[in-house]
Amino acid sequence: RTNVRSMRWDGYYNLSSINAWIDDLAAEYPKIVTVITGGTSYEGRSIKGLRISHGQGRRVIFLEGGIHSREWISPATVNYITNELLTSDNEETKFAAHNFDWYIFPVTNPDGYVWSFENFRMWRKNRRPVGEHFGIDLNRNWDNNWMVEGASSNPARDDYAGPEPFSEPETKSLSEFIASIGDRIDMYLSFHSYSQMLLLPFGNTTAPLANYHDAREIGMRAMGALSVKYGTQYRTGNIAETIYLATGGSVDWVKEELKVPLVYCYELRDNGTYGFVLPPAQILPNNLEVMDSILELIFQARRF
Ligand code: ING
Ligand code: ZN
Repeated sequence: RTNVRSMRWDGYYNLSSINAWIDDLAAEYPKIVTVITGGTSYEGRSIKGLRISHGQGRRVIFLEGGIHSREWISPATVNYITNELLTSDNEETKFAAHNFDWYIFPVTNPDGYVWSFENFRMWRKNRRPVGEHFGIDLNRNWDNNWMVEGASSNPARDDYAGPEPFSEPETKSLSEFIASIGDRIDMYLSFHSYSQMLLLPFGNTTAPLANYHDAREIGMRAMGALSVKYGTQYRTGNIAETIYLATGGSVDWVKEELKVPLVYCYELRDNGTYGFVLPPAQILPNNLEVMDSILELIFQARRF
C-alpha cells in the first residue's frame, strides 16, 4: 500500500485531494474501480467520479454529491460510502458492494467547490459569469418543470435557474451521463445539507406521485436505522411537503425522465446550529449513521 493515500474523517478535503484519492483507489483496486467522468465544468475541470463494479450486468446505485459547493459534508459523506464499499468487512456492506454497480460523483460542481474553499465559504452555485453576476444554481437547472417553483430568473440570486434548462455544462453533461445508464439504475441518491431530511420527488406538488407511498415507507425505515447510533432524527417526505416548493432539481428529472424506481435526496446534518459549516468532529458520526441508513435502504428496497 505504498504511496496510496487514505482518507481521514476528521477534516474536509479540497477538490484536488479528492481527485487524487480517486486516482489512488483506481490504482489500488484496478479490477474493481474505474475512474469515470461526468463531463467538464465551465472553468474546465473534470467532473470526476468512479465506478465500483465486481462484475457485469449488475443494477446500478448512483451517488451524486457536491452539486452545491458550500455543503461540504456532502462530498465527505459520499467519500465515506465509497471507502466503506471498498474496505469494509461488514457483511451487509460487502453485499452492497458486490451486488450493485456503484456510480459515484462526490463533487458534481467542482468550480463552486474550489471557490468555496479558496474564496467564499458560502458559495452555492457554479461559477459561470452572467452579466455582472456569477453562477447558476445547478439544482434548479435540470429539465423537469424548469422555473416552475422555488427558482429565480435573477442571476444575482442563489437559486438562479439559468437562462434555460440544462444551460450549464455541468448539468448538461452529467444528465447525459446518467441517461446513458438510466435503465440500469435502481436507486439514485443526491446529497445536500442541511436540515436532516430524506426527500423524495417531487418539488412542484405535495401530491403523492409515482411510487411515493412505497418509497416513503422504505425511506422511513432507513431513517429509523440512521437514528440508532446517535439518535439523529430525519424527516421523510416529498420535497414540496417537507422542505419547500422547488423545481429543476436533479432528483425530479431522474425520477420523471428516467423513471428510476427509488430516488432520494439527503439533507444531511445538522438542524441549523452550524448549518453548512458543520464542525469536523461531526463528519464521522454523520458518515456512520448515513452508511447505516444506506444499507437499510438497500435491504428494505429488496423487500418491496
Ligand atoms: N436543498 C435542496 C435545494 O436544492 C431540494 C432541496 C432538493 C430542492 C431536491 C429541489 C430538489 O434547495 C439544499 N439544501 O440545497
Ligand atoms: Zn444543496
